[in-house]
Amino acid sequence: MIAIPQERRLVTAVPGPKSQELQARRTATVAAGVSSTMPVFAERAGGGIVEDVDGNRLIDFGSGIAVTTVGSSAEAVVRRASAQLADFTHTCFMVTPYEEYVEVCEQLAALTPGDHAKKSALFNSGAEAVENAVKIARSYTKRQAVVVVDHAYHGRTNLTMALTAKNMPYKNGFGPFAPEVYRVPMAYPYRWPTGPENCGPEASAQAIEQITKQIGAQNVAAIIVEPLLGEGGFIEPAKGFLPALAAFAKDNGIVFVADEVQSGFCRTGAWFACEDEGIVPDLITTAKGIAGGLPLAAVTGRAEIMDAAHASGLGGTYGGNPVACAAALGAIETMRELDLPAKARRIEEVMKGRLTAMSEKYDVIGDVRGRGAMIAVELVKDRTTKEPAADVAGALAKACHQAGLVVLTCGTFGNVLRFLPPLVIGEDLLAEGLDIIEEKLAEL
Ligand code: PLZ
Repeated sequence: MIAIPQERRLVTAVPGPKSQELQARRTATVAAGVSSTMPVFAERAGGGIVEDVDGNRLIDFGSGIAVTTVGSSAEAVVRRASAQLADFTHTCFMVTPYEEYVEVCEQLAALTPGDHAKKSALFNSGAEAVENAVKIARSYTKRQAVVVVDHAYHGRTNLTMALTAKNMPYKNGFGPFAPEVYRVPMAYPYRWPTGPENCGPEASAQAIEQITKQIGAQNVAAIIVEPLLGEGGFIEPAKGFLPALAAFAKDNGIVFVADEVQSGFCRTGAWFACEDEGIVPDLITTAKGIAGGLPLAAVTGRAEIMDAAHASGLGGTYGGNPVACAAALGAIETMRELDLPAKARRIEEVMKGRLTAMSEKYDVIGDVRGRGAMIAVELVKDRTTKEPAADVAGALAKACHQAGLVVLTCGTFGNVLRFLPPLVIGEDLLAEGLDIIEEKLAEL
């Protein structure tokens, strides 16, 4: 049962007067470096709706950046987190542990790919999970180099800034960055010079050649890759790329890390995106969708690798907070009960059908791609040159916002409009959101 009526409703302009008032207070007191996609302040949210302080109900195609997969007020999340909140808020797992943390690790062992013995460690954010995956891989391999791909996003902390590809807005002026990070080509089918059909084999050959010739495989602790790239533009690596890198890692004693912070937990129509090509990563990083909106992240992987770090080598005051763990157990229960991987596949079918039809009418859509409820359109000025149309993406997003639809952009070139609805969104809202996109596309 979702408390908020599941319907779009506009009672003021967006943003309305109350949002504008809050925006003025915010500008006076919140650091300018922290920005928001829309200047609209939320009052409550649930299912596929975000209600703002002026009473407008917006259709949610963003899920708080792929977080509220089960909705922003899922019954099991609220119930379990509230009960835990009343029991105790914190003891610190490193001081006096509690069952919920262990139970989340048991769930992660059961749900992540592979039937080998697995262990997990819990943290607060995606970036923290990725940093810890690097620490663990370095401890295990006694090597230092870390390999990442073009267009990658792994976070905003110092080490993860180095792992992230894009300068603006993530890195500009924030260096120096952590050393021993190396970037190799990414199999980006839409922009591969010799065409998408050659992309997988050529990109993996180039990546492996660079690792071998420029770093030396024997120096590499980890290869980290998002099985479906998020911030970089919802890029699905061309088939064969991930299996080739995973096999190369295995042959050379390199820890293969799948960063599933954005793509994990049912988002792409499977529990984890790497299942698509049957990849079994050595380590997998998760966050976002894992806990229905509470801050929780994890590194999960082969027990012998996870156990490599010395006692007390991993941790943090809040990592695996009990309320966040209880929320995660509620989120996972909801994903199982509602079969959310199947819901994601249905969202893909509806979205791709509609967006493909739009791409036949509007040349500005150069590519429709993604899996499950992680779908995007890449906008271009010209289909032959593929010159990125970031201005159109920005204008389209803004027009959608004003019409009461939350959408986000992404991509190295800023020209990708991405759709990440909560998996519990109703089909009527899904269709209405797509109608708005089509209407605004026609107006532009
Ligand atoms: N790895 C694959 O997508 C977070 C970033 C939004 P944190 N992506 C959204 C922004 O502009 O800060 C992300 C991700 C992947 C790691 C992260 C980092 O996760 O929880 O934001 O630290």
